Amino acid sequence: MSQQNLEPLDVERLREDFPILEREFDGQPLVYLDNAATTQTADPVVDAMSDYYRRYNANVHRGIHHLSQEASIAYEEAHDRVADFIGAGGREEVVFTKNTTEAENLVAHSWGLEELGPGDEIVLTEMEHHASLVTWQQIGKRTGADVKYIRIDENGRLDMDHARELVTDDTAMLSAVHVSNTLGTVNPVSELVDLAHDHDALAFIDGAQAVPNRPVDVEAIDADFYAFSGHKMAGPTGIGVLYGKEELLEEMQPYLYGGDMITKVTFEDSTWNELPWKFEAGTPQIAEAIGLVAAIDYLEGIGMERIEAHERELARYAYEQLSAHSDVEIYGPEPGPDRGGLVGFNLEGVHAHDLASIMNDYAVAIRAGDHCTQPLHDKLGVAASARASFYIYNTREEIDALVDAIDSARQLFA
Ligand code: C6P
Repeated sequence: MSQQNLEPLDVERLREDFPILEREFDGQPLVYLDNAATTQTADPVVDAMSDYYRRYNANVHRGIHHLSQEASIAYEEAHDRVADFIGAGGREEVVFTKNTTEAENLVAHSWGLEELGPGDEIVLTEMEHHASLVTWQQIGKRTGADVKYIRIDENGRLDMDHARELVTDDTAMLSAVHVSNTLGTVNPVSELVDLAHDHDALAFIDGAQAVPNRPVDVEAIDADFYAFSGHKMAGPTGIGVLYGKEELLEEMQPYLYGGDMITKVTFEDSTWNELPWKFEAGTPQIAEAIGLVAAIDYLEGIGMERIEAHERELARYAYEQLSAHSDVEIYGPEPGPDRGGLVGFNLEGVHAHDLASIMNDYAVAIRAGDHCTQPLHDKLGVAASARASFYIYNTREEIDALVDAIDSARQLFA
């Protein structure tokens, strides 16, 4: 279905599922535009987690009593639900982690330390989040592998000619962000994955800003690894997902050792449990996994295509409103299919932190700083930027409130 034919979201109705949005500060309604940092948690998610704690709280895979059986089933089936949501082959390919960052680290340590060495190359993009950039940079240092960066052009898009130059038969891993948390750029991930595969390299896609707001099919993308976080999709903190192709996860060594990830242990040696438990040592995030399932049910109930269209429309509106002012510099591509639901910008003569602080006086919550993309900010020639990021419950009126608050900042600093 084309995006034009999609039924718009009933935002007023959805907002009822997020009571936090009713909060006021100094008599002004909260305008929450910091969704790329974390989204608010939907009531059905809170209810599902509370139901677990109230009715069947127990450790998983450890007890034969009723509660442990119920908790174990819910926890295991959460993997099936996630697999279904992202188009993975099955629960074997879905590892629960703490967040996207831990998923990156899992692969970098488990696969990278084992497989990389001098002469190998890791290709990243200039718009990587530190979760990917710092991780692969440090693994490069430890293994002797070189790290190279695909350039961005003046519009904040990847220079794909440069990508084709950089990815060679020496490339062992290409790690790229699906949607940039700073520029809003939606990268051509299938093309990047194909490029990596043409050179027998693996591809890791960081989907932290993609899975919450658009349909994602990891098998269609053909990513070898794909990661995202529950807290950016109306779900709980403390849970993230690493998708990995089964044959790769099978070959990899565990990242964490301990209980539940073993089959047999002697004083001399140990053998590993089957996937995905091999990568889930210790008591896992049981309530969070249950909450993540509730978040997925909630988002799919709305429809991922509709969510994508809603965010794109808000981003377009915000872009238009902000770009009407010549003293506002906006980063990233113009509105269109390759811009996600966030707008990063700076107001001339006002530090982004001051701007966010003035916004806060009007109860408008935005993020200011380097957004964990310091090298990208260096490239943009700024120390920091302000960022408004949208989700299912945001409205055009809230963007108007943002623009009004920017006006006030402008007057204050004039
Ligand atoms: N970006 C932001 O305000 P964690 O913290 O592990 O759940 O997610 C890390 C991460 C990885 N990749 C991308 C593209 C991200 O945007 C993030 C988180 C937040 O932009 C916090 S810095």
